[in-house]
Amino acid sequence: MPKKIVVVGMGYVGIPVAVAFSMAGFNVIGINRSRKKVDQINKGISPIGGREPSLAPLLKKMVKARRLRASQDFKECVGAQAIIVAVQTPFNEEEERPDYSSLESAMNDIGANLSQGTIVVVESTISPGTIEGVVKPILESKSGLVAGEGFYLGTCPERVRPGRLLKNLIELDRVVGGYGEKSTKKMLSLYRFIVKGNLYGVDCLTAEVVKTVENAYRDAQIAFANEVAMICEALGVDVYKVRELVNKSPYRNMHMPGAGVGGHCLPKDSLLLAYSVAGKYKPMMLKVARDINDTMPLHLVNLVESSLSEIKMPIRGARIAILGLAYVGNSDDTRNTPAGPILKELEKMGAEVRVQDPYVKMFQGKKVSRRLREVLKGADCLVIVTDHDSYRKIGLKSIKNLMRTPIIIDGRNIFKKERCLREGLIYHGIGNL
Ligand code: SAJ
Repeated sequence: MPKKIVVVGMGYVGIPVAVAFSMAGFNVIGINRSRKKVDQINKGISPIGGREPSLAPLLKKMVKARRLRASQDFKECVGAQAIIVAVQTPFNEEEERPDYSSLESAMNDIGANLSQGTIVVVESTISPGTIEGVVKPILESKSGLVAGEGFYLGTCPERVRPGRLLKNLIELDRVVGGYGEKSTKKMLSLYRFIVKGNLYGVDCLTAEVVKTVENAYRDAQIAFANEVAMICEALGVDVYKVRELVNKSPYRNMHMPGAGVGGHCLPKDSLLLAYSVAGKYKPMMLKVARDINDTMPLHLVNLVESSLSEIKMPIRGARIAILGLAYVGNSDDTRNTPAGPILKELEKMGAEVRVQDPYVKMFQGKKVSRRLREVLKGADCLVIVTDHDSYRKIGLKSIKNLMRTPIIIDGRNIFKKERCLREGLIYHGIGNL
């Protein structure tokens, strides 16, 4: 009888994990609070949109083979070999602390159904010290078992990325942070079933720090690129040319400037890291990087406003076509997308905004058009917010013919400026005015 694994939280992390463990021969039950999502999965339908190679067909295959099913019932945790927790762990910026409501609720339900010898692994990104200070106490008090002895506990931070959810999970190296040696050993043997990359066994605090640091590091790298873009705008230099040549220098890896930093990782992980040392040390660079990245969406709006005023057109009543709502190219994920503040600001300024995205179906309660021509027709300004590959194929001539005023504001370096100017378009890109 294949051993049972329970995955709590069937989202961008939980679903690939559930598919991977069921493919490895385990009997997997995915627990989710949403009845709709449970029904979808049990019909063999993946709730994740965007381009996720092989995920949907594999989920369907595993459900059909009865190796994967979804449920709302935490009693499924009883007798599991392992319980993988992949619930959301957002950061409450107003209260300046993590919002662990989903994590705590899951731990209460798991604790009440925890069996002797089960391994509980948190894949969600958590502030360093959370396993010790939040997860362990709840599980121990609800189950009456002792962490590291009666049950095993740790964190194996996810390294998924929309567009490569299953690939990253299987191929990338992983840090496995156990609560005590026995937990680490148990987790290493568990993850060897699904991870082809290297596994690095450490204590859980180190694992929590590694995860938040790796994303804080990327956030700072992007902030550096955005700061250089602002300098290049002030100097009238093309930041992408600068970046290309800077990266010819050894050990340089300047990232891409852009319309902002979205997603469920980067915007919050440096805040989770800083939170872990509140009262002991006040990080400076993490905060500055966050502030720089958070100014980029509004900078894009400023470029829209200034490009319209160059042709004596007020932004009030101007028809703006926003291309891209997802936070990252070729995905339908809109969590913390820069498109949010951009839309809000443009509408506050009285612009008439229409949005298009090839993958996002609904956004802020509104249906999203897929039809590019419909959104571009009669527009005064086209704004690229997301680097979907499909945008690289748009014909410049058709843009010019469709739009009322041919202005392109490029937030993701999708178009070549020289080509746009040759076609008689007005072009301003972030870092490349
Ligand atoms: N972005 C830039 N410039 C860049 C890179 C990204 O502006 O040079 C923006 C993107 O447009 C997006 C945001 O930053 O709005 C985040 O992009 P991302 O490529 O970092 O995508 P994420 O957030 O899905 O990042 C995840 C992270 N993985 C995990 O947290 C498990 C990140 O650590 C990985 O480096 C990234 O995937 C990846 O490339 O795999």
